[in-house]
Amino acid sequence: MQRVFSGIQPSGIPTLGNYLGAIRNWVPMMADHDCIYCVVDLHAITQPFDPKTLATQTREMAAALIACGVDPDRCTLFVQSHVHAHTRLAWIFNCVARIGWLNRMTQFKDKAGKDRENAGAGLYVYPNLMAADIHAYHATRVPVGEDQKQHLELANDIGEKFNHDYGVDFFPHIEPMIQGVAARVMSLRDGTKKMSKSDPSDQSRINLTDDSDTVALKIRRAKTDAEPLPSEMAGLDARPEARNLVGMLAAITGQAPADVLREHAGQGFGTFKNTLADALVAHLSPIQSEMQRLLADPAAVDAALRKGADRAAAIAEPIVTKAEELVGFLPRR
Ligand code: AQP
Repeated sequence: MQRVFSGIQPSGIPTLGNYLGAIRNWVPMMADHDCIYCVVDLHAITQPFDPKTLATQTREMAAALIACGVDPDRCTLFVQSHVHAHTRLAWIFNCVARIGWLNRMTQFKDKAGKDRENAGAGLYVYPNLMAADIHAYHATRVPVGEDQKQHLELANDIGEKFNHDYGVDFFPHIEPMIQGVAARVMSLRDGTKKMSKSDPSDQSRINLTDDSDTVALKIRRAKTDAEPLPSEMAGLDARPEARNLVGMLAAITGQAPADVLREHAGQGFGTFKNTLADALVAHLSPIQSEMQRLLADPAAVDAALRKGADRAAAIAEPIVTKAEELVGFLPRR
């Protein structure tokens, strides 16, 4: 059975984008893969964050994953900072990865913005930590969006250089499991920007904790244009907001966007937005209630995470200890 690793940052309440683009795909994978799912709090502190809310957000993210169907009894679900193997291997990888490789990472350029000199060093070496997350488990499959493909190539470069430098065949090759571009959900305020849990505008996103009225209101207020829906996909080419709403209905109902258009061609956004809001509410409200039920007993969520961390550490400890031995560290006896 192939081992899958995937992570999500507790950098806010998970959004519809996180759900459609990542979390939803994690559930069926549990049937035929050994799945390791991680709330990556170490990654979350590479960007501005609030220490007062990080722990709560981490628990909320875990509850959201469980509410979406990620079953802690059928996978290994845990918090990254609870398993020290990640940072130990990340340090070794900081010394394996070349600065030239990191300089090519487009996500750093995007996230650091113009003031690159002032960006945290953690943001710069983020891909090395991500490589460690995966290699610490000898995972061979990683579900990623198109935007993360570059980081996976780097993880393979690091694994190969480690193997070469130490004359071993230790870290396996990682295969990306690329999720369709259709699953990319854009901001409700700007169809050219991806929906993000850390976007300053709450109106830009649907949070998995939004109640039915809030979901409906956000959809009604979503930016659109004045044209009715076209009958062909080509008619959406210069209309990113319209394309986003069509893509959202397609993703939530499991249809192809072209079929959504055929069904709703000629409709204005007043009617279409009502259909979309109803579909989203029907899909998300059971998740929202389950999340509330789980968060009413935070100790139970924490206990599930502790069990997950024990299981994760049992896999990662021997692998990372072996890597340290290959590097030549004196073992602690
Ligand atoms: N808008 C999106 N559409 C589809 N998939 C998305 N993902 C994120 N946004 C969308 C996918 O969610 C997974 C977890 O992402 P992450 O938390 O590790 O970081 P991210 O991609 O940076 O997500 P956010 O929501 O935009 O977080 P912030 O605001 O903290 O940067 C990934 O698989 C990602 O592809």
